[in-house]
Amino acid sequence: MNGTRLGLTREEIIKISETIRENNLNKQELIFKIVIIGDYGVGKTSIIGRFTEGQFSTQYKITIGADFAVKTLEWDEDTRISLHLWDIAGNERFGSLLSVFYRHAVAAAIVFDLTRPETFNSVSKWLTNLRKKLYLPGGRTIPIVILANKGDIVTTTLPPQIDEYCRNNDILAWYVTSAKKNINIDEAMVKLANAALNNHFDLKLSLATDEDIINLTQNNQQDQKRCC
Ligand SMILES: Nc1nc2c(ncn2[C@@H]2O[C@H](COP(=O)(O)OP(=O)(O)O)[C@@H](O)[C@H]2O)c(=O)[nH]1
Ligand SMILES: [Mg+2]
Repeated sequence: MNGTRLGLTREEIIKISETIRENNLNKQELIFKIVIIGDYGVGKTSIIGRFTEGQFSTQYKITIGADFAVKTLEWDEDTRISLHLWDIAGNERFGSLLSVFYRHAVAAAIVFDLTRPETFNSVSKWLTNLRKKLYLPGGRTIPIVILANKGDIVTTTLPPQIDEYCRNNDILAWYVTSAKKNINIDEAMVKLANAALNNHFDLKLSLATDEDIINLTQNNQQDQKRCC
């Protein structure tokens, strides 16, 4: 029967349909925009492809403009998180498109290539640019991870100052990753999703408080109107 049941009774149809509906109603679905930045050729597109599709291709696919791919995580019983991973072409760097690209992102990964030390030097340029253009309400900065990619290539060496750099620049975490061998990519994305979720709840709390204050003011004004 290939998993398809024919001839469901009316009651069965109602029960299954209700279960689906209740499931969707009870799930809180959140969408987080995450930007993946870094120099040309460091592996941004490959990392996104690996995370969202579980695939790696050696074909050099040039990213044109900006693009995004989605991965949905069943976070817990009540929460489903859709991660929208945004990819930009390396040659767009620091152009006017970047501000638009960063818009409403809640987390970021800055990628460099372990086989090309100059791409680690660019990390601070990307970080400065990002922090200048993107912050959360209340001035809070978004969570950022650094990915030292192509860790599967054995001849690479990690920049010795990376630990200190992350500590001094308020970087959430850094990982040696490989899009090719699927190393540490899920871990890094889950770390970002977790930090974005905490910010989301904190922010929701503070927004709720703001709304309460506005409502209170509006109610007072209405009361005044009514009484005068
Ligand atoms: N060995 C290895 N090659 C990689 C890895 N990630 C990407 N590449 C290769 O590096 C090149 C650039 O990757 P791409 O994802 O297009 O970089 P982007 O310009 O930052 O989007 C491609 O040839 C990829 O196959 C990795 O983890 N290991
Ligand atoms: Mg690309």
